[in-house]
Amino acid sequence: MSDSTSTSIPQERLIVTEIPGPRSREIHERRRAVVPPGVHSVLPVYIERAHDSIVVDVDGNRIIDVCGGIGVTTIGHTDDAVVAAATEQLNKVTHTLFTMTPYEPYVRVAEYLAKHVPGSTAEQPYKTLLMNSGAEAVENGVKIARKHTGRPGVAVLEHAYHGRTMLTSTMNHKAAPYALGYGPRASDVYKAPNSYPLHDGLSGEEAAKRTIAHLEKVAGAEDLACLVVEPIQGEGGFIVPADGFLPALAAWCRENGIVFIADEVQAGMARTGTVFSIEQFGVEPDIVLSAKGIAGGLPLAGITGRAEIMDKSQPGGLGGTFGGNPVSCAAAVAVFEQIEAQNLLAEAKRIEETFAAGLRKLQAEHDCIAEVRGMGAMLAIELVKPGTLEPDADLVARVIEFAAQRGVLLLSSGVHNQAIRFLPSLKMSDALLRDVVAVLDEAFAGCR
Ligand code: PLZ
Repeated sequence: MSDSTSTSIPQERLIVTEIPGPRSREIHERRRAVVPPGVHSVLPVYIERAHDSIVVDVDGNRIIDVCGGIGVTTIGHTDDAVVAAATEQLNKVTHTLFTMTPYEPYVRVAEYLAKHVPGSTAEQPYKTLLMNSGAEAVENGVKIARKHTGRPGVAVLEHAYHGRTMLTSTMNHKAAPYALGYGPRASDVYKAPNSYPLHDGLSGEEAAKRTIAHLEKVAGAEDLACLVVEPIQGEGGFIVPADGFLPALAAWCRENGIVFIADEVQAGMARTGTVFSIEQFGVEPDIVLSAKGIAGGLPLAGITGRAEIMDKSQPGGLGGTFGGNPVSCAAAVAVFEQIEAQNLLAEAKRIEETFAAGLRKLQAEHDCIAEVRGMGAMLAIELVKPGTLEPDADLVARVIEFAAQRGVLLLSSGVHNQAIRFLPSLKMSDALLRDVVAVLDEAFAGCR
């Protein structure tokens, strides 16, 4: 490999200018003239290339990426096998439109997803529709559930995030910035309390009882087409529900003919140590939604559901010009193969062991860290005013800024921006993970 390929990027941080550097600032000025401010960038450092866990900006700074484009480059940036598969497909055919003249990679993606959904058996097969983005996956999951049930209602949980389309922006917990001013909002969306063990202190059973009672009161079970839940809430702050919460909701859905939809857009695709995170909660969902990490950085989303539900839609009722693009599908097949070849489920567990241990050590030393939570390579810390459970969004922002200046890319989360979330690639080495913990340690010492 020549030094100009992304694979030659050393897996170490290196800061050679201030952040953002002069070249990034120059591009940013040009961008401000032609891109509206509604499209915001958390860190306006312009990236030129990337490999595994390092992104390199236009000023030559090497930054440890603990965000992965919000959980997309789960397999690492420019994974060799993914790049090779996508390049090969690019040279064969880039588009026909699956609903005009189909191609095999789409079918291979559907076969893989069907095989890995918990609950899928020969007697109960699952089928898949492919789209482009997480929000489209959610939209289509709701569409399919409505068609199946003949009911209008969509139930979601507080602290949820499902996208930025008209329907999904209504489904999100936060009006600002997602729905504010873009109304009228979608009808028949009902929000119910989630399980947030740090704050509600409820067992899974108690929290589920509260959620169900709320939905029965405000929506009525017989009017609900589906309940859409993130098994671990992503934008909401990596909230892991109390044991038993999700199984109780799934059982209630089954009893009432409500389609249980697991939005695995952020938590899925090997990130938590299983292909789908819902597996770890012992729930067999009716529909699973995937996107983000599924194609190693190329746009692709899957709606995988029980055949009897998926088969209700009439021919032509589902699809879209780019849904299941052949290059994205070829990349996804390579991701699936690499999950096995590189033992990435075990790597997720390794990351949890190394990184969570480091974060817990920080928690013991810094009383502003109320909790370390998450699973696999989906971990977060919640920051509070010491001695209280009051969110400290200012501290979150200061720590993230401090880390960025030292070459560590972090991201906040939570409806009060109370948490810092970590979405490392499954290939991030223990050495890099320890380096991130060391920078955080410095940040907490320096930001108080
Ligand atoms: N469902 C659970 O996490 C996307 C949003 C990034 P799209 N989350 C990251 C941003 O600022 O837009 C997400 C998610 C869950 C759905 C979505 C939506 O996925 O691919 O962004 O449409």
